[in-house]
Amino acid sequence: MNTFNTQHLALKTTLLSAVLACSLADSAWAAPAKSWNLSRDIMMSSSASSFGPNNVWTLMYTPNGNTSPSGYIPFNTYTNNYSGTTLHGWLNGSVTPSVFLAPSDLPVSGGTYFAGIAMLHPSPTQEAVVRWTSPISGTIKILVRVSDANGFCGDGASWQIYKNASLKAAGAFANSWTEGHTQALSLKMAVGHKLYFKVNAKGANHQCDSTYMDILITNP
Ligand SMILES: [Ca+2]
Repeated sequence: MNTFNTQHLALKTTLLSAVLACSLADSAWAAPAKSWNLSRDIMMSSSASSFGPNNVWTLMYTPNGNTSPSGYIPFNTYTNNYSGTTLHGWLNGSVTPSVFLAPSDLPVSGGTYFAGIAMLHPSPTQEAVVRWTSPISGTIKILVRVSDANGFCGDGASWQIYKNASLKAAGAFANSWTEGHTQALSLKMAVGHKLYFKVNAKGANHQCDSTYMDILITNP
């Protein structure tokens, strides 16, 4: 190889190294924020009760009288004909407790189940639960809109948000088509830490307790 070609090759190698180093630095610098969105992930999921990237989301319920998260049970049944409609439902043999989803707007008595937002429905004695298992270590920000999805009947519902066994936020609403609450939280998590978003019948009347739980979690 003559001197010119040797120098040319050396220059190309140097330039290629510089470009690679630069692009690696750029990609690290421009790493996208991590975010998890229950509505997006449940619309993209199939029939499993655990879904989303790293299966971060699990749809569950509390056994009778069991308030310990270690005793919560993932739903084992899926139907795309929940309650004889176009709703997709996750349940455990009974109609409630359940988590369900309208893939498209569905008229119901007195109103509409709006498409794309997970709804939680307790039984009189069992809560519906959405669990998020942290795949990361660090501080997360949580924004949750919890609201009554069915104002046709009943006495409203109550809700709670736990980090592991620790209560972080709670509230309740009367029966309504418009009652709701937006909750923001900032929590430090380790890999494997869990969040629980729960809906309770409040007073054991679970009629029309369908409750939207619209959750966005981000890091940072
Ligand atoms: Ca109720």
